[in-house]
Amino acid sequence: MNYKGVIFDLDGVICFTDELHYLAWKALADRLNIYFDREINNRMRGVSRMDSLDILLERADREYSVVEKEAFAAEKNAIYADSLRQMSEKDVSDDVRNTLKTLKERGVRIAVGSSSKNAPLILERIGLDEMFDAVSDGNGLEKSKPDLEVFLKAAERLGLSPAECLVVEDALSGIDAGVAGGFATAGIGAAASYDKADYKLEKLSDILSL
Ligand code: B16
Ligand code: MG
Repeated sequence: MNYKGVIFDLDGVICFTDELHYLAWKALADRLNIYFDREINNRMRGVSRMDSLDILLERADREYSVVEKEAFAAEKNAIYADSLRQMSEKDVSDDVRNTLKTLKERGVRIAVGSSSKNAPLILERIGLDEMFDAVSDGNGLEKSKPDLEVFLKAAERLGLSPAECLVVEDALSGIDAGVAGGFATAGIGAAASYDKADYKLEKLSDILSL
């Protein structure tokens, strides 16, 4: 590992809450009678809650006020947060667990860089709340991915410069954020074929040889 630190995205990299996001947005879209599918949901990867709602409302046949939109976002989050209660340590794969453990043994500092305001709850549910040296999440962020803020804060909290860190992401917006911040980037899942990523991963443990 040629990097002193690794910053991991949460949803889609460490665990797979993306299906739960999909189901919660789908429930809201159905109630509002707006067409929604997994392809549209894919565009919401790494994107903040309110920006995700704007993507969902692109297909609405009327405009909604800020107050209405805030109520919709709260409605979706209530469904999503409720579904997070079914998550447990079993939702972390052996590959993810072994990768984090190996990095720690090698003295590499590790952080979470997530757009999600639910990140602390998710980390607690999956039993990784004590694992990371730093967490930078959607709480208190001014700008969401593809802005570099979330990863800059993570690097700062690790006490490292962007050039010393690798960002691992499943979202195109997350790779863009990493590139904008001057980080090396590795794409996995939906971002594995993204040409802006420096490395393409089949599985998380592939980073151990970078
Ligand atoms: P919340 P990540 C992101 O997490 C999700 O990929 C994205 O779908 C979601 O809209 C965003 O968090 C905000 O989540 O509503 O829980 O604050 O991939 O950056 O870990
Ligand atoms: Mg993600």
